[in-house]
Amino acid sequence: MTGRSKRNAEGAPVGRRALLGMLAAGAAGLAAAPSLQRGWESFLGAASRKDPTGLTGLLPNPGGFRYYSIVGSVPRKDERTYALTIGGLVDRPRTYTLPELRALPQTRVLGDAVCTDGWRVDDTPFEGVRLADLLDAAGVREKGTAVRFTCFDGAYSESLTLEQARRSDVLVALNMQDKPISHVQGGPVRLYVAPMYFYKSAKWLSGIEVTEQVVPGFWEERGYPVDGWLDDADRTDGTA
Ligand SMILES: Nc1nc2c(c(=O)[nH]1)N[C@H]1C(S)=C(S)[C@@H](COP(=O)(O)O)O[C@H]1N2
Ligand SMILES: [Mo]
Repeated sequence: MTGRSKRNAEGAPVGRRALLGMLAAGAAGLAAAPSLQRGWESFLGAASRKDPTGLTGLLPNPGGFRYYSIVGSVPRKDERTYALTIGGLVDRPRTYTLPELRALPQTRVLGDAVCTDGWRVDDTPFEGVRLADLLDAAGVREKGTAVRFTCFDGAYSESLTLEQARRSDVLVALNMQDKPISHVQGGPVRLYVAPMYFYKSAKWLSGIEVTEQVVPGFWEERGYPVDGWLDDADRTDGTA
């Protein structure tokens, strides 16, 4: 544990047993967990249990993707009702509608969707607005060093450092596989963080907040790394 005290203070890595126990308890908060740093393989066996809604195996499995949601039902948002708010440590907080997001320059990123549960869908095209563009438009204040993402499912959250958030392969995605992102896949707008594990790609994105420090997201509070790099990606941080 030495050398990891900072991570442990913010979001202790949890052993598999503790993780499963937490999930069995219905995703209740985890007060004290054994701080064992383990490899990803410790999570692989949790595949069927990582979805407390139990819907993963029941829903259609579009093109190899599996459905994940930490809540049982998620409201639907469309052209009329969807809104994305950018705030926190910025000079120009604002809210974007879906047509407004569509009107901004769109970037296409071809990447892999890799879940820590052991499934992956390679070469998936995502399209949308670069997060960097939205951050630039908002004007990040000097004190801002990280970004927190919230979702209209009312429960999931994610985080990135500002440096990660500014990468050109990090999108506020509107399209996936050349179609508008479906509700099941986190539409109408989800985050896509190409160089990291798919848990970083928050579905049903509704809030982007620039913060003074990294605020660990839902899974990160339960032991997942904030830096969810896919293999090799960490060596290209900031350059892709
Ligand atoms: N809002 C929200 N976003 C989420 C999740 C979630 O449960 N809720 N699960 C994450 C995980 S662990 C994965 S693997 C992917 C799954 O995306 P999919 O349901 O489109 O396959 O979404 C990520 N984003
Ligand atoms: Mo995942």
